[in-house]
Amino acid sequence: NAMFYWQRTAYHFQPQKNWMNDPDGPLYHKGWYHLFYQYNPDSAIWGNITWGHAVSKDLIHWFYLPLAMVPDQWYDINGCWTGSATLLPDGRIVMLYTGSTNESVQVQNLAYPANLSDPLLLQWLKYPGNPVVVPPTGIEDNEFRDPTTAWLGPDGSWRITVGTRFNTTIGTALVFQTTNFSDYQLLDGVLHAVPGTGMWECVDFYPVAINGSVGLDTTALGPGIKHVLKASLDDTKVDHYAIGTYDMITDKWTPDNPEEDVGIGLKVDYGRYYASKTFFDQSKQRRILYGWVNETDTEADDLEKGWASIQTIPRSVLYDNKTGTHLLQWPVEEVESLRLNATVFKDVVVEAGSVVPLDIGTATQLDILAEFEIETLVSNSTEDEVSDCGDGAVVRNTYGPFGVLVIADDSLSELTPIYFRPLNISNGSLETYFCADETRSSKAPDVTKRVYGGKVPVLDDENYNMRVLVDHSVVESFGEGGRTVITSRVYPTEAIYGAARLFLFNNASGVNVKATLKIWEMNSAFIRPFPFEETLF
Ligand code: DQQ
Repeated sequence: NAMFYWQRTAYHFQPQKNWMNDPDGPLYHKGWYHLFYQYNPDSAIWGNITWGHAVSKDLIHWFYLPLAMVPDQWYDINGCWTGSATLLPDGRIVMLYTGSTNESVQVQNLAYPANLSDPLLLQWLKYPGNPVVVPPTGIEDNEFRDPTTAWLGPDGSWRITVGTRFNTTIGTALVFQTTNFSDYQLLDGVLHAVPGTGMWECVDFYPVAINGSVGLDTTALGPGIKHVLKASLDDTKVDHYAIGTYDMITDKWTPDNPEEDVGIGLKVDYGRYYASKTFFDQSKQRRILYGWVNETDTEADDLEKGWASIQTIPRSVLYDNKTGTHLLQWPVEEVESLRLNATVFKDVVVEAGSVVPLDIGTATQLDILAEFEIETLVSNSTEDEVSDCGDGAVVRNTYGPFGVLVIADDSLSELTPIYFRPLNISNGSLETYFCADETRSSKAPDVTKRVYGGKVPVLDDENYNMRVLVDHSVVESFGEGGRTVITSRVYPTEAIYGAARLFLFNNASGVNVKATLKIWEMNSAFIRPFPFEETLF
C-alpha cells in the first residue's frame, strides 16, 4: 500500500512482510551473525508463531533465510516461542525455546543445528525427547517461558533461568541445572523475585566487567564482575534491568540498590521497546543487545500495510563505571559504515524560547551527535514543580527543555522533540531527565503518541550530550553516552522524504543553550533474501 510506504525503515531490520516480535537466539557462528525472531508467516498481526531467521556479516546488512523452526510437534504446535542460544566449549550450539503445546502449556524445548559446518545454520532439529522442562509444581501452565542462554557453574554443570510469577504478582526467575541439556533439575529457591512486578517474560541474565572495557561471555565469573538481571514485565510491557551481584554457590542474585530492583527501577529503554535479549559476540569481545520495537498504529493499519514491527539497531552494552549505577548502550560501530556526508555546527546559540533550523537538506535518515552547554540567565530559580519529562516539550521550566526536533516539516506542523529537562530539585541542584515527545509527531489518526523518558545522570564535568538515529518512522535516542535510551515510533504524514527537516530548540525560560553538532546523512542498508544462487563463500 503506497500510502504507508514511507513508514518502512531504511536501515533497521524488519521482515519483508507480516508480523515480527521478540528477537530470539542471537549468536555468531563462522563469520555470520544470526538473528532469529518471533514471526507470523501468514499475517501482520501476532499468531502462528515460527522462528524467522536472518544472517548478517556486520549486524546492519541482512539476508533473510528460510524459517528456522515452525510449530509442527505436539509440544510446540501452538507456537515456537522465545528462546536463547548457548555455544558450548566443544563448538556445539544448543537452542532452548518455549513451546506452547497442543494444550497451551508452556514447556521448554531443545533444538540444535543439523549441520554445524553450515555457516548459515539453515536446518534445525528438534530433540526427539522434547519437552525437556515442564512447568514445575505450583507454577501456572501458561506462566513459564523464555529460557535464557545457559552459563556454566563452578561445579561444572550448566544453569538456565526461566521467568514466571508466584501468586499472580511476584515476578521471578527460576533456575534449572543441567549437564546434558536434555535433563534438568529445578534448584531450590529462585535467582531473584520482586513483589508487584507480575509475570517476567524474556529474562536475560549476564555478567558485565566493572572496569567497563569489554563485553563478557555469559559464563564469566569472578572478581571485577557484576551481573545484570533483566525482565520484560508482561503487565506493563516494559523492559527493566538492575545491576547486582550473583552468588555462584547459592545461585542467587542481589541488586546493588534494593530501591532500584528489577521492575521498579531502571528501564532498558524508556520508549516503545520490549522483549530485549543480549548475546556475547566472541568475534569482537562485546555483548550485543537487540530489542523489539512494535508499531503504535492500529492492527487495521498493520494489516493494510502488510507488516508490523522492527528491531533496534543492535547496541553494545557495557557497565558505566563512571556512575556505577547504569549500563551504557551504544549502537554497534558497524552502523557508522552507513554514514554519508557530515555537516558540523559549532557553538550555535539557541536562545530561551527559540527554534533554529539546521540546514542539512533532507532529514529522514540521520545519525546525530549533539552536545549542549547551558548559559544561565537568571541568578536564582525556584524549585521546579514540573516533574520528569513534564508532559512534553511545550512545558517550560527554568533550565529546559532543550534539544532537537526530528522528523519535522518546515512549518513545524509535525515534529518529535528529543530533549533534556534539567530540573531544580532543591537550591539549584539539578536532576536531569532525557525525553522524547511523540504528541505532535503525526497528524495520522489512531496513532498512540506518548511522552517518554527517564532520569539521566549528568556528572559535574559533563555537558549534556545525545546521539539520535533517525530512520523514517523510528527514532533511537541515547542520552549521556547511552545511560538513558528512548526508542520512539512515529508516523509522519507531512515530514516525509524530502520534506523532513531538523531543528534545534530551547524552550527553557531561564537559559540559553550553545549547541555543537555533527550530523551524518545515513545510507540505506540492504536487507533482502539470501542470494543462494550466488557464491558467497
Ligand atoms: N513473546 C513470546 C513469548 C514471550 C513474549 C511469544 C514476549 O515467548 O513471553 O511470541 O513478547
